[in-house]
Amino acid sequence: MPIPRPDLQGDRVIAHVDMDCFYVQVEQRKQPKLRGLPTAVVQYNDWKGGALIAVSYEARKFGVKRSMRGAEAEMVCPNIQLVQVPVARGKADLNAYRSAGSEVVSILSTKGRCERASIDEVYLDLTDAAESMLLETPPEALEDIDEEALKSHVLGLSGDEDREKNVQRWFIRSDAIHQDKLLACGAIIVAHLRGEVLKETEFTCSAGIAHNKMLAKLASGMHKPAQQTIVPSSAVKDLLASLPVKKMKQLGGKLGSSLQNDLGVNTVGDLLKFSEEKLQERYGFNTGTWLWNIARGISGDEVKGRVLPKSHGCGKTFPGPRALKTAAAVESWLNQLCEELSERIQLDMDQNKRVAHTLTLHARAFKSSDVEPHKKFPSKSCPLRYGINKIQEDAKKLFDTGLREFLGSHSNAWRVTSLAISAGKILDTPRTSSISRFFQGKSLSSAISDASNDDIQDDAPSSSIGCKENIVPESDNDEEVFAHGKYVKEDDAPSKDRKIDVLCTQSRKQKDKGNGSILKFFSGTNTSTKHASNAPSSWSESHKGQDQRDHQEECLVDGHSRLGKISNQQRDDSWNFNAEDIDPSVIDELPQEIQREVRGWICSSKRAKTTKRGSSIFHYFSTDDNA
Ligand code: TTP
Repeated sequence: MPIPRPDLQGDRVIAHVDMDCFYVQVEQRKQPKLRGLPTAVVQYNDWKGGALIAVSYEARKFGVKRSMRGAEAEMVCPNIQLVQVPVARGKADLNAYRSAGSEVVSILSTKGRCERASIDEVYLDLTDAAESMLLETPPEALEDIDEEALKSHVLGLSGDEDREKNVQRWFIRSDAIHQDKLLACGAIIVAHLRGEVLKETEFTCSAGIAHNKMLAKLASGMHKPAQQTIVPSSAVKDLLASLPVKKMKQLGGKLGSSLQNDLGVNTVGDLLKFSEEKLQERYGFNTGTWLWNIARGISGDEVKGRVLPKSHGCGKTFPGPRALKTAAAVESWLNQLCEELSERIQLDMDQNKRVAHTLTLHARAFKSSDVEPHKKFPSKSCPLRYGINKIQEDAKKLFDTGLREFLGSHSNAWRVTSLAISAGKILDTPRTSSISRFFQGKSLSSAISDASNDDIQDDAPSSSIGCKENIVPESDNDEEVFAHGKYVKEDDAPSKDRKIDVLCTQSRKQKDKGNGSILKFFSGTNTSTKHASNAPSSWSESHKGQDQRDHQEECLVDGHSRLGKISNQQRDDSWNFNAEDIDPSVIDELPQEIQREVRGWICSSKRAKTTKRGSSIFHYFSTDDNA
């Protein structure tokens, strides 16, 4: 359910940048002879020429649509150039599109906080850049306004004739309200960034510039390709008055249908007729307030400042006669998906120092008899172990568990029509120092646990599987039909998993507060080390997974309880060291936030001439019992 976030920062400048027919552009860059020709990218598939997933603007003029198959497209546009998505392991390989998206992000992220929302979409918070520009070089003082900026569409600006002149006047009005002046600066910055993207990558993109994400997103698609649209506050009412509810993010599904059918609300503006209380009464407190806000163009969602995907996923659909019927067929496909997933999380770890913690399997299946026809294949999760074989093994267990539950007491024949596997709960690892890396390494290898049945958890409902809107929402996902990677989302109500995450993070955040924060720090990244040194067998095959889950549960039950335990351990093990033994460069290797504290300890220790049994940080944290 949506969460209302009133916009407390009214003067923000937010841009939503969306690449134009992205996969087509990537293919055209590879084969420049395709430029300017009606072109479409088709999903690997030999049935009726495959499914179109991206269509160039030249082809759209002939009526070619994404919903068509290659053969249909050829009927309406005989000259269409159909390019196959690259294939690896029998399925679409989206790596070329992912890295093309990253090229764009690296350019766009130079002017402000940047949130990668999907494989080809980015939000930018340009407030600071726009404010600086307004102070230093306000548009009214500019001799020339960027030509691309002058081509902007300013909503609410009347008259098609002399549009550019009107736009120019709008840009340089000295009597404009502050908010509009900021938007004008934002639009000049975005026009410049789009120019840079074109120069550096050869890709065109379109953008919306507004005071919040919701309006910027609505605007970016209004004039495509290679154009930008500005939404001044004065234009919001008219924009929403005619906007069909279903066009609004989060209103495409049941909520939108209920608004239409139950309240007769067809456009977002129609919502203005209802009081906040009435909407709350009908849809609950949060959703009611959220609806009331969006009717007025209010949304306080922040640009998250994240350019990396929140999860990685890959999947494959098996429609009609291709449905998988045997465990061996499922295993073979799962193995291929897991291979790809393993490569991607490994690359993420190598490049970005991030570790994925949860493996989730989603599937869509049906039974040959129509007993419980609506029963869905349950999604299942377990702690993620790095390594292809381990991921394959765990994915298989997740599938078997899901299948048992799906079949229940009926031992029907079954068919699987889609499989997807994802790696989630991706957390940064401290990258400041080799000591951190050392402990992180320990943590990683220790964290490898078996997905015993105890570890397998139900995941979010699997209804999204194969659904174009959100197969494993907001992640870097790759699926046979909907291969559209979504990168970030925190707008939805927190999931059970996210709660664990949040609390763990909170407890880690407290590492720099109070006594013993170094212990907390290492316990945050290296809980297992403690387990290992206290009870070397505790990570044995049968209990590894349980151990990790316990760790999570501690976090979940009480964000402080784990810290409490550590304090006890601290009392037991007391950190004894000989200050003279400690090489000062070792301290430099510690994360910044604990360096000062450790230095403080060392100084006070020297002052007290403490020479206790034990040795250095290394020895204390060593997993070796004899150290
Ligand atoms: P979109 O941004 O939805 O569309 P687009 O970039 O092709 O075209 P537009 O100019 O209208 O924005 O999707 C980005 C890419 O994601 C698209 O080029 C191909 C891929 N994609 C799929 O693979 N399957 C899908 O169902 C959709 C919607 C997109």
